[in-house]
Amino acid sequence: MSNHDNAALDARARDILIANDRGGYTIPTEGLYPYQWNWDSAFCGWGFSTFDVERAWQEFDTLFSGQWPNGMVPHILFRQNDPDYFPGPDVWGTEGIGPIPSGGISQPPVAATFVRSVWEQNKDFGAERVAALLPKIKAWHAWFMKWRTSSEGAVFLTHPWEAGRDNSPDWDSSMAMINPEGVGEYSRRDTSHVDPAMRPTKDEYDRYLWLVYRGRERRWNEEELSRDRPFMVADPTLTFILLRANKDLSFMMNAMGMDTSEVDAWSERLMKGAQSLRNPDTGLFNAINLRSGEHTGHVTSATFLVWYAGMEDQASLEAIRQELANNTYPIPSLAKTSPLFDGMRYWRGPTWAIMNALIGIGLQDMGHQEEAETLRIRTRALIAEHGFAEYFHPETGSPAGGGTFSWTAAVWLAWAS
Ligand code: 9WN
Repeated sequence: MSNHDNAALDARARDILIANDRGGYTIPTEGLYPYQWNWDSAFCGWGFSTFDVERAWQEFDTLFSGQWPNGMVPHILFRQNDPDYFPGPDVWGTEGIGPIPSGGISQPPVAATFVRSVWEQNKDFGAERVAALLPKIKAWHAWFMKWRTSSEGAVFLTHPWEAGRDNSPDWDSSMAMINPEGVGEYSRRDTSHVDPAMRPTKDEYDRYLWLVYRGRERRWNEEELSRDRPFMVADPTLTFILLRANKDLSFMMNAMGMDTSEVDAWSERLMKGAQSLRNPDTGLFNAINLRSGEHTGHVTSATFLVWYAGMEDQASLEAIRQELANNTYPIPSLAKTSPLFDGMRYWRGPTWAIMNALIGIGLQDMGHQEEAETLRIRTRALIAEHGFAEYFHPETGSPAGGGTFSWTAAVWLAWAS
């Protein structure tokens, strides 16, 4: 048992969500991320549901109010222009395409799963809200199926920001294939908010921007962009998360008496796609550089989302037990045994509460109580001792990145505490 003052931490977590509320939508953290981000927002809805269900539904509604006519729900909604963040709406150049200026790419579709969880807390109260959201969620999943699935059925990203794991080593070989010529001068804002040693490098930012400029030139038209994609990586984050979300969508549609055959066929296809991510050398799930066909071979926190997708896997179970034995803190974003491990640099080592929550939910659902509970208790201790940071050093627990972070507060309220 821990001696943390749970009531005080609960209150602190609620205060963070309330302080980051900008009127119906929540920003991840003041300064560093001043807009509504896609998967952050879905986590916030889940967090709000622990003390204000109406506000939770509002969060989902505002997220989907940015949906594009082609079904895509953007990774950022720019409801105003804020000089604190780069690249802002003028750089993305999406004006007039969707209802709100936004990014031109998406993010991991966790929303359906959290919508289901909030709806299940009070089905009467949520019935109408869910009924209005289901067609929008379905259109978004359809967009992923149409524009982001490999021939084998795995979900791929077209920009490192699309998987929400910006500088993961999973993208290194694909990033190296890009020559960011002509990207010119620009001023980053992230490194004025946090220590540059915690952030992606300039080489990576050059490529992030080069990909954005390319999308903007093609007016973010998927048909045109799909003709020759310079960056295309099949990814366990997106594949496992969409598979889970799609099953949750089917569950809700079925409860509302809707026909689920199309959505169920997507799940079948995604299940096959997920299997294609298994690395024949390591036996574990990892990303594939679709331009070269190579498995990346990295063991990341996304590797362990397999149970979250409702899949059982013995090799992964042995590997996560090993990871738990190698660490005292929650699962790091890159295994410490990797030569590329960097405990402070964003998605190249630090541990993230959100990823551990998803892994823990999956383990729990698939009957691996002991591992699920270990992760929950470790995440809880980490936050209790080191605060509601964006992410943490996986060996020392030091808080890193932005402070008073919304999704860390949400994970505390809805899962860890
Ligand atoms: C780009 C907001 C987002 C998260 C991502 C995280 C980071 C943005 C950035 O912050 O990405 O989308 O500028 O670094 O990697 O997962 O949604 O918290």
